[in-house]
Amino acid sequence: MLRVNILLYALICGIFAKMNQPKRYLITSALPYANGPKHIGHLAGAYLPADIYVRYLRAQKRDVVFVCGSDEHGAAITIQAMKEQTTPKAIVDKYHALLESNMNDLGISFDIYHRTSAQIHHETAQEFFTKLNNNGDLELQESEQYFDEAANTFLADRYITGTCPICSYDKAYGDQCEKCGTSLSPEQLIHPKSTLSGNPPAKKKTTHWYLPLNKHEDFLRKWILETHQSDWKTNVLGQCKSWIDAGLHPRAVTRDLEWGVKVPLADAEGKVLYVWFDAPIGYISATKQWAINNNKDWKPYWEDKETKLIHFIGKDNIVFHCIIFPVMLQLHGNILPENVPSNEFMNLEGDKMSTSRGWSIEMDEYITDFVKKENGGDMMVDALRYYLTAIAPETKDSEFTWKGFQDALNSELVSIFGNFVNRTFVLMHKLCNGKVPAFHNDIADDADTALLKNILYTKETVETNIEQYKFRDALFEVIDLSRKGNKYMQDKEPWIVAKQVDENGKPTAAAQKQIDNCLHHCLQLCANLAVLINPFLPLTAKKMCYMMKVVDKILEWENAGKSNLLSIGYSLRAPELLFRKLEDEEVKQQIEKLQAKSKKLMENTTPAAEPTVKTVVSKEEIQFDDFAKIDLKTGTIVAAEKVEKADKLLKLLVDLGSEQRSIVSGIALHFQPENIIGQKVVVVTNLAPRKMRGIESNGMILMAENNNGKLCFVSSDVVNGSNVS
Ligand code: B3M
Ligand code: ZN
Repeated sequence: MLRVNILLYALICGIFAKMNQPKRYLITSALPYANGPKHIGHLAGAYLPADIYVRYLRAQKRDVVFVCGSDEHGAAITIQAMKEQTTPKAIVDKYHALLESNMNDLGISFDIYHRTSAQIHHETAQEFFTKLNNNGDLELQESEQYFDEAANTFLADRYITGTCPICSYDKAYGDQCEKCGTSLSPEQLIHPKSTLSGNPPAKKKTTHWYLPLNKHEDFLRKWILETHQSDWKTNVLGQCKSWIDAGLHPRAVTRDLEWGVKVPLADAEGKVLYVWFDAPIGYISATKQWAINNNKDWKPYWEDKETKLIHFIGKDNIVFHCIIFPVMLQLHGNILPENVPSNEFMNLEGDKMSTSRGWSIEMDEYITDFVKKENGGDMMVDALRYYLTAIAPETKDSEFTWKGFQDALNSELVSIFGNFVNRTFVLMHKLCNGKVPAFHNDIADDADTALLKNILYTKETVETNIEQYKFRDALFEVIDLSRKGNKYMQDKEPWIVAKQVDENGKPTAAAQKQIDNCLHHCLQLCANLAVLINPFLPLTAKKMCYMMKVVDKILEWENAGKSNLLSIGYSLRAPELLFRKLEDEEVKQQIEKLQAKSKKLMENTTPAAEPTVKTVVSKEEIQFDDFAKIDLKTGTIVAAEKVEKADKLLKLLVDLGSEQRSIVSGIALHFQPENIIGQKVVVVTNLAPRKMRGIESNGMILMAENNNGKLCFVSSDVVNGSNVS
């Protein structure tokens, strides 16, 4: 009776769920720049979660297209070309191929991995621009930009270097100093020079097309902060809110560059679309190319309101996907994303992951070391997918450690999931002739009923979690179900029951019935586990199908929760190892390799193209005595004003209790001067005075940056002049 009720309940839920289902799904993952290899933090941020979601939808037989591709424009590409002394085209060809094959090797199942250098993309982006421009949705504005006269070209911020006004590092970039982490504008650099000619840049007037975001504030506020208040993640809503609250400004959507999508107008010689204008349109052109390849119509995916569009991204891309691109889509007449599940960052062994500093595990490296190296590399693909999902930075930054990976693999995948499946198969071969035993209803007990109930419960919680983008929780439920399987088997002890033998040494009929029931259920549970684990660990699910001698069709989601997936009497293969342990030696080797790689890179390189905020490791070690020389005190900001012609600098007057100090600080992009009066900060009080923009600065203020990039003040209950220790 209970069983009938459960099934009925599942059926009703299923009908309701279907009624609310969107007609089709378009799932996107952020287009990685084809300027170098990408690390496993990227994988965990935008690709793996999307892949899990898509595999789940496919298992539900829903209409879904999963698009991605290489982002092949922008300074990221041209700077890499300069570094490798080759052409942008050679760079994108090389890294596009690498990224495509890496993603494929790690089981990311895009329906298309496209590229923005493709002709169809250029045409699509140009058409998009033209439509907005013809509709009067763009504005022309003249401004002064840095120009290299010798090279006869305007300079992107990254192409200007100079001395950092904050830490005096002499190779700071026009947008950021990689030594002290301060974000800068080219105007702030002392002795700026062009990286192309080495000459100081001149200023030159130029005209660009702007997207007037300020005109769309009301739309964004309503759409994001009202409509999606309850279904978007808080980290995403938080960032959107602070952008909108700070006031939106027109944003240039063109650049004076050679490399990129040409502005499709007669009078726009030498101008291309800004990379962040063309890149998200890459999702559309990829869909078009997919439709051509598969003889389908792309339009409903971007124009029909019954399509659910979801962008999977990392947190550094939120503003582009939640503010700028939606405005573009709205103006162009496309559907808007239903959700933008963005992840925070994944750190590595106590530090920020960074390819340029060598503190990273590149996807390609992992593939070489674990996947392509040995027989059974498949299991290491799923092992990585497992750990990255288990520690996914869904709500806050998380951390990959090799020890953590080892623990997760050895004590969860191997000891719980793998162990359950293996024991079931071994015992079934030993005690049931390698065939699925019958289930004898007359001796069914509460433990049997509870197990079936747990399978159904797991199916539902996995569904709920996946649909809310909570992939870690969903995965834990599946592992927990295998844990329950182990417990069920442990309680039933079929190997002990088998000792009740008759005169021939065979288990008695009564004993055999008990053994049959236990292994029947354990096998049905294995089949269910294959269905449930499939979105997360597809290669494992496939291997389980092979062991059960069933076709992949069994992995369809509607099969989850069924207690008759394997037919009675059906003979199954011998068990195969699903996972292997990670040895201490491997952990040690990987940590040493990471340290060596990072050391080598930090020795040999000038700071590289990838911006990094965490710069501590790039400074030389100091002794305690050096540190003890620094006098740190707390103080209150009593006055603040902008410094003329320096976007990022504020002149502050700070009350230290015994005196008031004038300090110039690079925090103007973070705060309006009037909003920080009365706030407390930590001050380095014995730093030698120095001039910035002609103003003497008598000290330096220190602030911590939170996860959203916001700077934090000291708590207000600290008295001015307190020592900081
Ligand atoms: N290529 C930035 C990044 O890799 C950019 C994403 C584009 S998504 C349209 O973080
Ligand atoms: Zn600096």
